[in-house]
Amino acid sequence: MLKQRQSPSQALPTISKREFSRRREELMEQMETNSIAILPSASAVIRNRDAEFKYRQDSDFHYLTGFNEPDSVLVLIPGRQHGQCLFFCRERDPERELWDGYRQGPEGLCNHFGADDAFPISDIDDILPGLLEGRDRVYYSMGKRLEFDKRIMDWVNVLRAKARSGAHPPGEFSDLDHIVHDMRLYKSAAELRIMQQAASISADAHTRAMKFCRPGMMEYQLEAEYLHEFASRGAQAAAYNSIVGAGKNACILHYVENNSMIQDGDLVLIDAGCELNYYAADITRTFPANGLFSREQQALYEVVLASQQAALETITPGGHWNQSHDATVTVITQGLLDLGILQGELTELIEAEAYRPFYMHRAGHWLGMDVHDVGDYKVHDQWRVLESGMVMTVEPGIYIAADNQSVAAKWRGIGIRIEDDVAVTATGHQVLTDEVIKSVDDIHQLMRPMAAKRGSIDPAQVDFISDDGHHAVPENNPAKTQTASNSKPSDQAKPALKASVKKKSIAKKKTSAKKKTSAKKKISTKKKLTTKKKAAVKRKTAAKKKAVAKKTVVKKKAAVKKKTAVKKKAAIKGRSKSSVKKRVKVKNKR
Ligand SMILES: [Mn+2]
Repeated sequence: MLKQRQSPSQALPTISKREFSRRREELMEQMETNSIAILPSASAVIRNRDAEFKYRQDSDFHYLTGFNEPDSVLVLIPGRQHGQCLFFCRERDPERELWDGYRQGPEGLCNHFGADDAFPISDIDDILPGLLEGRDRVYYSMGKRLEFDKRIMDWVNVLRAKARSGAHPPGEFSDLDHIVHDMRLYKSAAELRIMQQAASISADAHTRAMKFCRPGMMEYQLEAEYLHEFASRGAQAAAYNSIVGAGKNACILHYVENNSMIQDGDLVLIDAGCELNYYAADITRTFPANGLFSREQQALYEVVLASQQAALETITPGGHWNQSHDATVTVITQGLLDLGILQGELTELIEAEAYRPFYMHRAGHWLGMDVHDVGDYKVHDQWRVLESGMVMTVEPGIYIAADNQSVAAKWRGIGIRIEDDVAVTATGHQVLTDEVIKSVDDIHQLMRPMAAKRGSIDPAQVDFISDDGHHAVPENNPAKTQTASNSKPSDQAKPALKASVKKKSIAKKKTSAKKKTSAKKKISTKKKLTTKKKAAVKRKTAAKKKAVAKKTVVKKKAAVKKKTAVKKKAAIKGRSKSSVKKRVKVKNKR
């Protein structure tokens, strides 16, 4: 249901007018009697001098209205006879609209956005105190917009000043965020359709980057490939500043300068996702600039990938928020132990958080209209129990700082993160971003044809890296074969192999030349491999890998399970959506 790919010519999924109105009704149902909710829009923000940042509506405001103009205020008064849903907005103004674009005006809000009544924003000081008058409670999120906070207090003070003449100022304030953010945590079918589409566009952008990447490029040039894919597919923006970090830049978690040259032998870490109709995708992939992982890069990559797989397996309704993080910690710590980067005993290392110099962030976050989406991670000091409709990222990583003297030099400066977006379903989970590859084999397969065509890979290095013979011989690209066997230096940067690799490769080159002539003959027969056979081979290797991953995971899981079982029991007991809501109410009552 979630997985419908759409061509750009088809309409992109949206939220219906009815769903926006349903959200307002749901919010009003949760408000106390005789109360009022006030929610201002985002303000336009100056970038420099006369130029503004591209306007982006506040997520809560958009969630409840679908209305994306600045200088607007939503007012909800449940049970009010003369209309419950009121708006303040900019008036129509032909001259201003000539400069700044179309405005809906109060009439447009009544006609198209479900307003019971709407007023010019310039009249708000005259009208709002009257709407506050006689209400017991105001739902408003204090502390986010200081200027608007002050106006709220001014309006309340107008009433307080008139108290002697019988005015009834509201006596209580409640946090509006608390209700709205809990609603936003549970995604509707329509929201999931948009998120799937945002995920698909972002996945394709990552595939595009892998195809375009080559040593010698600038990081921002690779970023441009993402922005191209986002914009040309109808996404309005990148959901956050794209991180394109080559080599040791990958170890800077929020690296957004993206202005270094991508070197041969670098891994490139890219954390990028689009925003489509106010919903974010958030994907990270890490791949070798030249299309081939080095031994060390691959070894660390496989650990991160296995930890992500272990985390994904924990995501199911009834499980709790922190299980996926615990799973990544266990697999990563074990992996660092296996590689000799950590020494000691697994449980002790986990207890001491020995992994933290290499894995210093959480395994994920809620995802939705905001990339780090709203919603509590704990309820009453217990990790949140997962329920259908929640969407989260799973993004373990290993980062070995270039100046970390405590590990062998060969590991330093390698940064890896793998991130996917996952929706909790009624029976388990669905990975929204599985259209972009992440296994080492798949990355080699996708990138090698391009890399070989560009001549940026030394054929001897190919032999050096692959030990299963699978990648030693190009299978399905005659152009690639030619480049490889001719060893023709192209005008693209030919890699300067490191001395140690060079020595090995000279010896190997001789034997590999022989191999290649026989391999060439084999190609014609190999080519005839039916797609069926190829698929079978792929399945086999995938199954093999899974089994290996599972084996290690199972061991580790047992330990984690023990620890979490007690916590889980407590958490599962009576933590449904409705009980959360009740708690919200209880909290608000205080
Ligand atoms: Mn993320």
